[in-house]
Formats: sequence, C-alpha cells, structure tokens
Amino acid sequence: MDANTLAQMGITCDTGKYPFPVLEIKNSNATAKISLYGGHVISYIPVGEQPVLWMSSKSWYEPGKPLRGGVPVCWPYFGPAPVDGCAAHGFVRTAMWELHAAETLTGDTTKVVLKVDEKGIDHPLCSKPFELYLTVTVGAALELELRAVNKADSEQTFQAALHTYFAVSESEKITVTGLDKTPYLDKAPAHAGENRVQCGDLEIDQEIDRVFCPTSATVKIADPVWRRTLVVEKSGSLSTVVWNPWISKSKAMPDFGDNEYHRMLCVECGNVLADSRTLVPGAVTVMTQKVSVEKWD
Ligand code: TA6
Repeated sequence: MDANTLAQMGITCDTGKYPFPVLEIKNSNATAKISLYGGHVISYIPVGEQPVLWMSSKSWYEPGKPLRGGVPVCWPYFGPAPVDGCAAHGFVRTAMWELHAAETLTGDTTKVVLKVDEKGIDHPLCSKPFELYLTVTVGAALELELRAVNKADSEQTFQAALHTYFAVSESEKITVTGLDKTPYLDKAPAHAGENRVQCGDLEIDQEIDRVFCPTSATVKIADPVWRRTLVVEKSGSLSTVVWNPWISKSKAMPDFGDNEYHRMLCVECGNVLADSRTLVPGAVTVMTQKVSVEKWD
C-alpha cells in the first residue's frame, strides 16, 4: 500500500525516530502508534484524553529485544520459554510484522491489519507454519483482534495474550473491578504458585501477578485522579492476567524505571495456562480486546 493511499487514511510511517517502521495513525477520534516490529501498539490517545497505554521511559527500541509497554503480543507461549535461552512470552513480539491491509471505517475510525508468519523467524520453537493477524481499530475505542491460523498439516497448541500496559495516574489509587470471586494462580512471591480466589475489588499495594481463569468478564480500572474508568472487554479468551511489578521487580528490570510501577497496570486478555488453545490443520482461533474510556462527570 503506497504512502499516499495510507496518508489519505491518516496513516503515516515513521522510519526516523525508531530503528524499525512505526505506523502513526491520526483521526478525529484518536491518535495511535503501531510498531511493525513486534506488531506492537505503543500508543493510543483518544482526543482530549490522557494516554490509555503506558510505555516505559526505559524501553528498548532494538531489534531482538521486546518493547516495554503498549500491547506486546505474546504467542505461541506465555511466560517463561519452555526451552532454555529463549525470551519469555513467545517469539512474535520480537519479529517483524507486515502491514497487510488498512481502511477507514464509518465514524472516522482507522483499521489496520498486521500479519506475521513463520517465514523469517529463526527460533527453536518456531517449527510449524502459522499465520497471525493483528487487527487494530483506532477510534473512540481501541479494538484489537488476534487471529491465529494453523497452516501446518498437524495440530498446534499455543498460548496467547495481549499483554496490555495501561496508563494510570497512580497505581495505589486505582481500583480494579470485574474479577470478584474469580479463581487465579498467584505468581507474586508472597503466594507464588498458590491457587486462590479474588475477594472483592483488586487494589494495588504490592506486587500483583495473577492469572485469572476461567473468566470472560469485562475488567474496569477506575482512576479517581484522572477521573476516568478504563473498560477492558474481551471475547475468545477465558483467562485474564493482572500485573504490577511493584518495587523490587521494577528495580530488577533494566527496561523499566524504578518508580514506574506507580504509573501502570497490566490487564492482559489471554488464552493462557488451562485456557491454551489447540488448532487442527487449517483451523482459526480469534481473541478480541476492546478498550474504552468512561469519563467521570
Ligand atoms: O504478565 C505478567 C508477566 O508474566 C509477569 O510475570 C512478568 O514476567 C511480565 O509478564 C513481564 O514479562 P516480560 O518478559 O515482558 O518482562
């Protein structure tokens, strides 16, 4: 798709600031930035709003290293790699994706489709052909669709997550609702490996690393300082991960500012752990996440 056609849709490609192409989308509803490296949404700002996504000031922008913030696409596994020496959260967040399609929808909303497949990925766990499509719709809401196609002649089992980093005014002041009475695997040090049940709303006053499953619930992040609620709806997903690294883990990550845990919360729609998916040859699975902002009066 040539630059002029894209420009008419409010899409430009910035190859200056970053060592890889970054699509910049601007319409009357919002602006957004999407890195073709990683198929990674790195910014979404509705008009007149604070940023919805958070990016670390320490993020790497180097091929081979994952971006810190925005919406990392975790696929075909979630968490530590099942083999030594490989990065966590799969191999597509450090792969080059291509712009597959773009169009302007009614209501001055911009839709782009990114694609990645096994070609050009050199990774010990990338052994079978696949196609992954990330559809990003930028409007008054941010809508993501992750579509996985098994192109192999044998079945493939995978885990996936849209590992979304949300921007908040102060993590200790927000309240997360929608997960009350939901079972979760606790991965934070205090109760690592324990299967527990969420009791009421979730507040952030320690390291939080919880894999909720099963849940198809909409999660809301109420932010009393910015007087808004971030609404995270999903489909095709029965697991949701909530993560804040808090103090010691923030200090342990070189691409994460020591005090940045105050400014972010991850709410990740996924197919992880017991919610992993198996595709027979030719099968397709789709997971969606829709993020919208409810302004308080
Ligand atoms: O989704 C939460 C989590 O699995 C945490 O355990 C932490 O590892 C986080 O992802 C970030 O992982 P990353 O590999 O991007 O540093």
